[in-house]
Order: sequence, then C-alpha cells, then structure tokens
Amino acid sequence: MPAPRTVLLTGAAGGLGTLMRGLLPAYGYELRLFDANPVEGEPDAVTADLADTEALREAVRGVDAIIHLAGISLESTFDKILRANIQGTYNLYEAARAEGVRRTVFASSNHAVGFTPRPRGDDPLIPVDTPRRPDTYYGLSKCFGEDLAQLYWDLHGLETVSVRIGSCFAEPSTVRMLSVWLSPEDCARLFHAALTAEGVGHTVVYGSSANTRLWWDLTSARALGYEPLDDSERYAEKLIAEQGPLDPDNPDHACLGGQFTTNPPRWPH
Ligand code: NAI
Ligand code: 15L
Repeated sequence: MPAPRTVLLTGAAGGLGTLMRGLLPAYGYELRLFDANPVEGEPDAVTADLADTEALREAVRGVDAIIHLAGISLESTFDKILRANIQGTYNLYEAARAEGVRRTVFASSNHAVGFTPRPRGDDPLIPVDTPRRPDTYYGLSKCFGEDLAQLYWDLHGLETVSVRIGSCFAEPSTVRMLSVWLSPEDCARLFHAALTAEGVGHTVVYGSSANTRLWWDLTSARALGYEPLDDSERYAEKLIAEQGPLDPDNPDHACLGGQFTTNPPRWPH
C-alpha cells in the first residue's frame, strides 16, 4: 500500500483533533478537517455532523485514509451516544466504503474494557484480546466501532487500526493517568504507524506511552512499528504528593476505566 498522504481528520475541533492538527503535518500528511463545530483558524474545514451522509461522502472523496476522532468523548444518554458514536461511525464507514477509502484509524477507548480489574503487583499486563467489559454507554459505543471495523474488513476489505486510547492530554493529571497516559507526541507516532503499517486488516491496539506504571500490553501497537518515546514517570512524584498513591480500597482505582466505572464524567451538551 502506498503511504497515505491526504487524511480526513474527523473531530478536528476537539482536544485530540487540535493536538493532532499541530503534530501530524510534520509526518507529511495533508489534513482535511471535519467537525460539527467550526475549526478555529481553519476556514477550509468541513463543518458538518456525522449524521449528514452527503457531507460525509464529499469529505471522504479522494482521501487516502481517515482518522476518526469525532463523537461524544465521555458518558452521555444512550440516545445521544447512539446518534453520534454508533450511527455516526456507521455513516462514516459507509461513506468510506462507497468512496473506496482503504484505511481508517478509529479512536476507540480504554473504556471498551473499562470494567477489567487493573493489574496489581506482579499481575501480567492486560492483553488486547481480554474480553470486552465496557464501563459506560460511551465504552459500549467503542465496542460497536471496533466490531464495525472488523465487519468492514471481513466483508468489504476496508482496513482499520482501532486504537484503545488511554488518556491523551498534554500532561497526566491524575495518579491513574500515570498508567494510561498517551503523550500527544506518542499519539502522533502511533497514528502514523497505524496509517503506514502493511496488512493491518483489523488490528486492535492500546494507545499509551512507554509508562513505567503501564497497565496494558503494547505488543500489537509495537508490531505496527510504534515506538513510544515518552514515560509519565517524570510526573509521578508531583502527582503522588498531591493525590496520594493508587488506593487499593478506592473503587475509582479498582478497574482500568477508573472513575468511569463509578461516577463517569458526562458530555456537557
Ligand atoms: P473532544 O470531545 O474534545 O472532541 C470530539 C470532537 O468531535 C468535538 O470537536 C465535537 O464537536 C466532535 N463531534 C462530536 N459529535 C459529533 C458529530 N455528531 N458530528 C461531527 N462531529 C462531532 O474529544 P477528544 O478528547 O478530542 O477525543 C477525540 C476522540 O478520541 C473521541 O472519539 C474520544 O472518544 C476518543 N478518545 C479520546 C481520549 C483522550 O484521552 N482524549 C481517550 C480515549 C478515546
Ligand atoms: C476517554 O475515553 C475520554 O474520551 C477522555 O476524555 C478521558 O477521559 C480518557 O478516556 C480516560 O480514560 O482518561
């Protein structure tokens, strides 16, 4: 497969979309931007909802690949999740199939497996084929997205790398994030690997930096050529001084999904 050059970035106005707009052009990508909200400083961005199938067809036409970030990124009502994350992701894959786009990178989430107990002590890292245990309707929608990607590979030959992102922010802000943080620079490295690796079919990977306190197994991500260079450990002393270490008796610290398993943060709209 020739290396993709033009890439549709959905969710371009969001937190991760904004970080990736800054970092991915250095890898040689020309980004076409799509979001329900206007993308600041980007007059050529497509402002449209994932429900708008015509706008999606036009947006994917002629691109080499897609990075699909758009959607509700926290817990919400089932109806809202259904519309944006489930129907919306289906609409995007249908547009990709119709326009012959061969490769998608899907922003899945650790919340697809959020109720999995976190490793403690010498427990092994969580493998990528651990049974799904979504912690929210949001996590459930990511399970749907992964299965949709598998179906479109098996049925239509469209390739996807589903990235179960941990926490991708400029810096980790909780002791949980010491285990699940994905630095923006490592995220760009991982997306680049996911766009360029040969023969991915449908591959599921965890998206984290090379954190000393890592909870999950990065083997399938590394097999794509991903080499994480960051480690949250440099933030550990400060975060543990402020918040204390992970507490075995705190339910927020029991499972991979953290607070999503107890009192999930909710989408504001
Ligand atoms: P965000 O909430 O900041 O951005 C999401 C963007 O999607 C927003 O700009 C929003 O306008 C757009 N959007 C929502 N519904 C839409 C619709 N129906 N049609 C078109 N656009 C729509 O979220 P963030 O943090 O940037 O995350 C991006 C993606 O990565 C999301 O799919 C999220 O679930 C996933 N993810 C992010 C993680 C993180 O740590 N940032 C961790 C795990 C997954
Ligand atoms: C996610 O899936 C969310 O989109 C993001 O906002 C963070 O909450 C992240 O998971 C996390 O688990 O920290």
